[in-house]
Amino acid sequence: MGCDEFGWYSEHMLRPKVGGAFIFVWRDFSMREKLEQLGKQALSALDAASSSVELDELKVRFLGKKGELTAILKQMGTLSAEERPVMGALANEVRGRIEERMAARRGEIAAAEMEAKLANERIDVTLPGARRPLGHRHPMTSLLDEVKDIFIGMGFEIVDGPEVETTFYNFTALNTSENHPSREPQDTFYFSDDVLLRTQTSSVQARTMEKRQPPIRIIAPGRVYRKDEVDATHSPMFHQVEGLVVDKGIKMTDLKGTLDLLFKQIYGNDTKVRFRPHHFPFTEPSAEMDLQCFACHGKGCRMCKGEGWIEMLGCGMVHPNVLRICGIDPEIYSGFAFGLGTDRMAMWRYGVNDLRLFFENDMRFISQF
Ligand code: 2NM
Repeated sequence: MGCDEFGWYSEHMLRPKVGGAFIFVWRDFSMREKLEQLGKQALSALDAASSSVELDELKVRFLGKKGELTAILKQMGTLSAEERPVMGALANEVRGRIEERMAARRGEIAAAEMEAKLANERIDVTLPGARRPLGHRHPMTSLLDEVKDIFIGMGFEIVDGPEVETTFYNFTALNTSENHPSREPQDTFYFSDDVLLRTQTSSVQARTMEKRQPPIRIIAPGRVYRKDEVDATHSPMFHQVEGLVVDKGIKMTDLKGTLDLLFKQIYGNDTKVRFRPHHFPFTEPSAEMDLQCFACHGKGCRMCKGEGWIEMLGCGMVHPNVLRICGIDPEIYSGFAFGLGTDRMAMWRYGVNDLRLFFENDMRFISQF
């Protein structure tokens, strides 16, 4: 216990000087004095308190069960019968004064503490905010989204399928003979004799035709895999959007109109396309579609290697064998299909001359789009 707390005792000490030495003599205080001193001491301690924690401590110290007031009251037994009610009343009065001051201080201190807390937590709304870097779509995804939107606008559905495929959906269902060179392990990633990484998303279309009857109007965008050496224009993984329409009376002109509209929407209304005869096992007749060079408008430049045209995609009327294998009657229905590589499209669209940049995910590159 610090001497502060008992400082008041010194006032009541008698210090007769006897033979050069101080003799301390304790006066036997009356209970009245003790109560009044306790009251004074408590009030000044309350006035000095500066936190609500301190107030709690003072409450325990003065008014608690083992507190100083209780300690004084324990001596009631030594009082006379006349003194007892008088001292009881005084004790209650002292307690009342302490409690009253404590409540007042509690209010003041709580207000001060709240004020300090508010000052401490004040936010300067004029400070510049912490900028959070916002991500954005990969350029490949942006282009795919654009293509998807156009097809959705033409009433197509977007379908998805497995990248790990069986030879049946990847080749057989697409009228690709057992000895066709595209089946060669040299070109295709095989897991086993009949499980592989799909080489085209046509497998998704075969799966769709097998599941439902026409009318079918779908595109299947996604990753495809071929054993190609990596260079500026080749990657063993690339992206395709394949389209398929099957219904009664679907003709080559429907194919041409659909693709013409697609490229007009992507490259502008003055875009021209042309179709050249080609061969695919899954379509008959088959064609390749070229886009008039958007850099030179057909005159011939570096972009189109002097051709004036850029090879865009393969397409054709779905082979009757494909329809038959997938459970659609070619006597009733006909359809067209096309396969479009979107990596090259993205390269042109964003003026990127090296395909590898799309897949390396170097943020210095990606964040430019
Ligand atoms: C191409 C070229 C031509 C094609 C065919 C089919 C299906 F499933 F209907 F038979 N889907 N995609 C197709 C036709 C793909 O890619 C260059």
